[in-house]
Amino acid sequence: MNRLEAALVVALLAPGVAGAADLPSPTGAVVLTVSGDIANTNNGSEADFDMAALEAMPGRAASMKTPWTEGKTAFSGPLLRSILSAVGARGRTIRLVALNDYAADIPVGDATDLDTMVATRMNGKAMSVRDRGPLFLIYPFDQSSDLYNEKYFSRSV
Ligand SMILES: Nc1nc2c(c(=O)[nH]1)N[C@H]1C(S)=C(S)[C@@H](COP(=O)(O)O)O[C@H]1N2
Ligand SMILES: [Mo]
Repeated sequence: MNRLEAALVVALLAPGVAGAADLPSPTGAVVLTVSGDIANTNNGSEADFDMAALEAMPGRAASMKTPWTEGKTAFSGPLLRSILSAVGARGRTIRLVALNDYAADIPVGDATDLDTMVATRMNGKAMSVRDRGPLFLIYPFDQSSDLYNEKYFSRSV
C-alpha cells in the first residue's frame, strides 16, 4: 500500500476511534428513547431503540423475588450500562420516564456499580403495558439484599 492509500484508511477510521458514531435506525416499534447529554444518536438529537436492538446488547438473565411478582421470577434484558455505552452517555443522573408518566431520577452509579438491567422479558415473554411493560428497570435483587427496599423499588420504573 502506498502512502496515499494509508492516509485514507486512517481518515475513515478516525471517527470510530474517537467513539462518536451514528446508531443504527430502529426497524421495529421504538420502545426506548434516550435524550440528553449523549454522543450517539439516530433520530435528531435522540437515540431510539427497538426490542431487537436492546436484546442484541450485552445483558443479563436472572431469577429473583420482587415486590411485583409472585414467587421467583425470571427477567432478561440489556444491562443499563450497555445502553449508556451505546449512546455515549456523559451525564451523572438518569431520568427514567414511564408510559404512565411515572418518573425517577437515578444516579449513573446504579448502572456502573450494579448489574441493573432494562428487562425486555419476564419469564421469557415480552411484557405488555398492563404487565408493567414493555420495559422494566430491574435491579439485581438476586445479588444483594441491600437493594430490597423502597429506595430501589421506587427506582424500578
Ligand atoms: N411505570 C411505573 N413504575 C413504577 C411506578 C409507577 O407508578 N409506574 N411506581 C414506583 C414506585 S414509587 C414503587 S414503590 C413501585 C411500586 O410498585 P407497586 O405499585 O406494584 O407497589 O413501583 C415503582 N415503579
Ligand atoms: Mo413508592
